Amino acid sequence: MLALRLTVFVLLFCGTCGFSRFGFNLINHCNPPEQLVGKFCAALLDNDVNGDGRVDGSDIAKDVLYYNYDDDLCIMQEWEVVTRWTCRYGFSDRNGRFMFKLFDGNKDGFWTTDDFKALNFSNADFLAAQYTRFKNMYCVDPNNRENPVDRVQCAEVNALKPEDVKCT
Ligand SMILES: [Ca+2]
Ligand SMILES: [Ca+2]
Ligand SMILES: [Ca+2]
Repeated sequence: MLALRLTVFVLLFCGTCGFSRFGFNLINHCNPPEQLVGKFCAALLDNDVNGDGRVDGSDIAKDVLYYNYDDDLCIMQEWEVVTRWTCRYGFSDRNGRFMFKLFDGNKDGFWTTDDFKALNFSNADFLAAQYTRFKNMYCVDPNNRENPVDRVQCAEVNALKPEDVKCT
C-alpha cells in the first residue's frame, strides 16, 4: 500500500512538472525481462497467483491489483494497463493499448474483474496463447511493427518456434 500511495503522490505531484517515464520506472522498480520468452514467463508467473497450474478468473482478479496506479482498485483504465504492461513486461505502449482493447471483453472502456471471470487456462495453454497472440494477432499487422520496441520484439517472436516457448 505504501508503494501505491507513493505512486499516487508522485503522479499528482509530478504530473505537471516534467514527470518522465524514466523517473516512474525508477520509483516503481521496473525491471522487465529482456527476452520475449522471459516476458511471457513473467506474465505466467504473475497470473497463476495461487500456483495451482491454471490461470483462471480468480487468479487474474488478484494480478490486476498491480495494474492500479490511481485510487480506484476496482477499475483499470487504459493508461494504467499501458503503464503496467510497459513497466513490468517491457512491451510497447501500443501493445499495451492492444491488450487493453482485447481484454476489455464487455467493451465498457475499462478493465474490471468482470472482464476476466470466465477465463480458465492451463499454464501451458496460457503460455502458448501469449506467443500465438503476439505473433499471429499483433505482429501480423504492419502498423504494429513501426515503433522500435515492436520492431525488435516482432522480429524476435517470428524467430521463435512454439517449442522454444517454455519456462524452466
Ligand atoms: Ca491458479
Ligand atoms: Ca485504477
Ligand atoms: Ca470492461
